[in-house]
Amino acid sequence: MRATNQLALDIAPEVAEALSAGRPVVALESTIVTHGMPYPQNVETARAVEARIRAEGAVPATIAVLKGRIKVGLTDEDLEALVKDPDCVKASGRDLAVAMTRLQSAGTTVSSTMLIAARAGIRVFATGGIGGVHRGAEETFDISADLTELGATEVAVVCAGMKSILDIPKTLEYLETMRVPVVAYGTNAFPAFFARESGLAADHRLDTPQELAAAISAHMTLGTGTGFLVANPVPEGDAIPSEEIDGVIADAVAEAAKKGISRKEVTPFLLDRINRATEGRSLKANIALVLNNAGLAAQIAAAMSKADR
Ligand code: PSU
Repeated sequence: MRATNQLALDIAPEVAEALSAGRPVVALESTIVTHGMPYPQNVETARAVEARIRAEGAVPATIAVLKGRIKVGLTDEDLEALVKDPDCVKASGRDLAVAMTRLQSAGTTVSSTMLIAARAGIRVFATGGIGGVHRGAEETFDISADLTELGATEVAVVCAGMKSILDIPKTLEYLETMRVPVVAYGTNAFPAFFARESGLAADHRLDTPQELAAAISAHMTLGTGTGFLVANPVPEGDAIPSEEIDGVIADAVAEAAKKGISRKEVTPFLLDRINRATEGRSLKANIALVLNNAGLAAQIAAAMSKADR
């Protein structure tokens, strides 16, 4: 009988082999696929992101829950089954146990993906944007579990900052409180997802994947137990300036409040409204920045595995 304290992960053979040989592996989340982008761009992006990671010499490990089983590395059939499951839920770390018990399928958020990546021994994870402190959190207390996970789990997360659907200054304050290093790549500015700048500075700047890899390794050696956030600005040609996108975001936030959308429904609702209002331009930027983050994450993972040898 399996010991009750052992977590059963279905680790794809390619991922398991790479991990045991010390080759670079990059974890990927799946909420972006199940709740963050429309079909078929979600599936196309998931495949393109995996291809980008392979092109950089690393192995992609997309994480999701399929009929109650935690998967680390998805086959093409797994990916199709995930997006076609009408009962697929969005699972942050705290939702995993119930999804496993009820044999549900779930897209994993940054929080649950970090948790599972850490259990699988994966140190680097690429996503689009992280969740954060929502606007009006002083009333609603809506703070993404992504932030508490970053304060509790030793995985480096490469993102393009966060959307201004969130309160970015409060999110950065929260990350400071949670002892999470926030490092911008090649810039002093903390990026705001669609826009390359949020008007706020990141705490630190590093300019090469090798430096990022060294800093992440050093952070893990310190044993703080916390994550490490790499903020990689959207590529210049795909950025949407704040002046253009902020009005759209403000309208979406107002509509969510009017409709009484709350809790875990807020982020998917806002993403959908913004995609529609910009007629696909925001989606194009979203895809570009995820690919860009995947490439950087793979370079970091490769540098970390080289340094381990
Ligand atoms: N931000 C985006 N796109 C996304 C998400 C956030 O721009 O797809 C997803 C991520 O999976 C993130 C989750 O972890 O939403 C955060 O949800 P919440 O705010 O409910 O914690």
